[in-house]
Amino acid sequence: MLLTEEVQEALADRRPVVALESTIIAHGLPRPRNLTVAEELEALVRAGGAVPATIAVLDGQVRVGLDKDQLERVAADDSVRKLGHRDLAPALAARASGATTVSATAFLAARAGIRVFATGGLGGVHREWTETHDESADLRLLAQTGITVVCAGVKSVLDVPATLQRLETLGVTVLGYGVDRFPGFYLRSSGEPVDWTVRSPAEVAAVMHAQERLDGPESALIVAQPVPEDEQLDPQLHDTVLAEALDECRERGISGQAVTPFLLDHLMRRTEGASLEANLAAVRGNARLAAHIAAAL
Ligand code: PSU
Ligand code: MN
Repeated sequence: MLLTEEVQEALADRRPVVALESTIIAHGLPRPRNLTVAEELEALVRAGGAVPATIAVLDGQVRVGLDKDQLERVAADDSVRKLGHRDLAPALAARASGATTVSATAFLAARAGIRVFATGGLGGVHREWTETHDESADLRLLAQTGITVVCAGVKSVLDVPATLQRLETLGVTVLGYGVDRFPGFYLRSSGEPVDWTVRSPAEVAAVMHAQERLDGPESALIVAQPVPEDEQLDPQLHDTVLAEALDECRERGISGQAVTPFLLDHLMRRTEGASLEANLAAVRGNARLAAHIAAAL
């Protein structure tokens, strides 16, 4: 595992560090905007008083913190694969390059000693679960990794109530940030309730300290912050376009790792970019909040 000097020094001095995932850059956003966004997220983390550590695998090396050229490679190189946690070992052995999903990023960040991680929407239980058994590896990894993940809920293309049930079963703590409804990624609310609400970075830090006193912590803490009201996707447009996307995904027989990027891309095209703007607004807010949480620790 190779840490940039900046990340290494910050961790050694116990200064705030925020991990960022790279799958959203390589496979979740259109080019060339993805590179601008990757740079913007790092800048937002810095503005919030923390050191950003975007995580990826390049030529078989785990990188915690990327320089400008490396970030560009992740954003523009077609050979950059999508790596979940289980893909890390074969990617390292084959000296391959790949962007890390939430599961791989959370795992690597925790191993590096980073305690806060920001992303857009988590993976989870897919709507066709009874037929496809498609459940993101994000959930199991979060169940066994002690890291705080700031997100806008789980991607709304998923079965949100089923995902929340799985998180409960797996023992993953979920906090609503300023809300008592679980956020809906592109939407402010998924309509589902959350049991616990926090209202400041200090309150999140207090929960993290309590976790430490209890168990170590052995599982993740999810801080779910909704996209600002005026930047959410129109809920009606969301529902219509998503129904189409799910139909098309089924008709075309898309499966496995390709499902999530396909749905996100379909929504972006059919909403003429509105879903992208909502996605970006959510991720930006999460990068900022993650920095403030890391600083509050
Ligand atoms: N959040 C976003 N865009 C994304 C993702 C999250 O705003 O593209 C990525 C994350 O890397 C997450 C992955 O881990 O989608 C889930 O993919 P799957 O459903 O194949 O596990
Ligand atoms: Mn999947």
